[in-house]
Amino acid sequence: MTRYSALNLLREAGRLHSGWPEAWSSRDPKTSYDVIIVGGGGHGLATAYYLAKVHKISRIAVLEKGWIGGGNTGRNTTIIRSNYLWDESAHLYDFSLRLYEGLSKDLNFNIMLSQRGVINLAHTENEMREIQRRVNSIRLNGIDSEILTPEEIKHFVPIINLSNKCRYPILGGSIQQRGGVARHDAVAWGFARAASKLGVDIIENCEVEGFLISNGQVHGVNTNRGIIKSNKVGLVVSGHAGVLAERAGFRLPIESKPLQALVSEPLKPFFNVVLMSGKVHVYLSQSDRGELVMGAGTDSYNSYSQNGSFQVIEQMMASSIELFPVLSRLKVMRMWGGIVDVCPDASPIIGFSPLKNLYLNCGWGTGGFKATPGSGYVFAHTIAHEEPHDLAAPFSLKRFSSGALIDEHGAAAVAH
Ligand code: FAD
Ligand code: PYC
Repeated sequence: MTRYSALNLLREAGRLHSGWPEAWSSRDPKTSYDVIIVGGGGHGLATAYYLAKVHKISRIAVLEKGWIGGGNTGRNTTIIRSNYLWDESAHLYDFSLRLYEGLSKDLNFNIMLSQRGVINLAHTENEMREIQRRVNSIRLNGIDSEILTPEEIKHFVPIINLSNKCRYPILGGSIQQRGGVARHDAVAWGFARAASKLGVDIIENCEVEGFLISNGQVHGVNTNRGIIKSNKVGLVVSGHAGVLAERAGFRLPIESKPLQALVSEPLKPFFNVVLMSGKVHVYLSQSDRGELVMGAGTDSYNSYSQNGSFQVIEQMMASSIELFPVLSRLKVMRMWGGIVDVCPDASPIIGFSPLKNLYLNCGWGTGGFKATPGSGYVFAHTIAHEEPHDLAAPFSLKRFSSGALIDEHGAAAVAH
């Protein structure tokens, strides 16, 4: 330790964790703004940041009913990747991954990006063929993706069970080396701090209860802290998109379901990739603290509960032991759930709503963390120019009447 850092440490210890400067300033709402973003998750904060940074809009508020990042942003399993099947999604998610690659520098905040690789396992001939098809399609879009043999998988994950005597032997898989994880809270905090520095008002404990609407146009929102006017309102509320749409008088093709995850007790580092198995039905990674982070599918019913059901946990533990028999005595430390907003084609909605001045960013379902910077960037463009960004245009609400759906059900590798 240098003398300088030892002095710093002593000084910090001396002030007993008091006197920290605010990372973003908490404000009381003003009576009006140029743009209001409803929802202080990663996507809402990123939208506000790019509205201020790229489009130089100065009077912006983010209204969050709870605390910043307390929704799905702070509840996800932090996997980022861009190995999507269809061109539209591949372009959007890879744009986001490229923004992630420069995000710590851009925000001047360490988001702990770790591009350790994301592996998808195949356990049947059919799955192997599907993986080959996906790898070809992903590579045609200029995105990195490779086929792996079982032995190559073992190289990445030495304790994996390669026996052919188990229920679903491993026949091979794929890897996206640029995929990995990033610290989810840091993404929210980094965007909040950077947006706040650019003058964005971040207003926590401010719930939007309704909309000011006349002649098919939105002019502001009704909140638990009073009326706030604006001629541009972006809805970025994830699992509550259907609730807010109902308050605005229309319906969305979205179902809200619980998705849960858990962490184990900490272990010494033993595998340094993200591993996903659709067939055995679990995905795992190891956190910097040594915990195994695990998840599986959504609960099969609609709900606004942030818990989820016991049988999903039981199934994901059984699946993990099938892949890693040595984990059979591992203890679960905690579990949690989030409410995800799932569209019929498992792709998001970004763009105009049926009401003028009200813009939608929702339907990211189980896979929106990886899209956070890209989503914010293209949504900010859409709001600022009143015209969809090229990457966002295919994801309009209109696709549910035109039929131009973007079916990405297979992209998550676990049944979502
Ligand atoms: P949120 O972070 O949920 O933000 C929406 C905010 O809106 C919330 O903070 C909420 O409080 C606020 N809000 C709601 N109603 C109101 C209102 N009336 N007024 C004001 N504010 C309101 N994605 C991945 O890419 N990789 C993963 O590994 C991954 N794992 C996941 C694991 C789990 C268990 C869960 C639940 C999700 C996972 N996801 C993953 C999905 C990802 O977390 C979400 O798609 C993404 O975080 C959505 O971000 P957001 O900013 O849109 O939503
Ligand atoms: O989109 O990669 C993903 C994901 C993993 C777990 C939940 N979503």
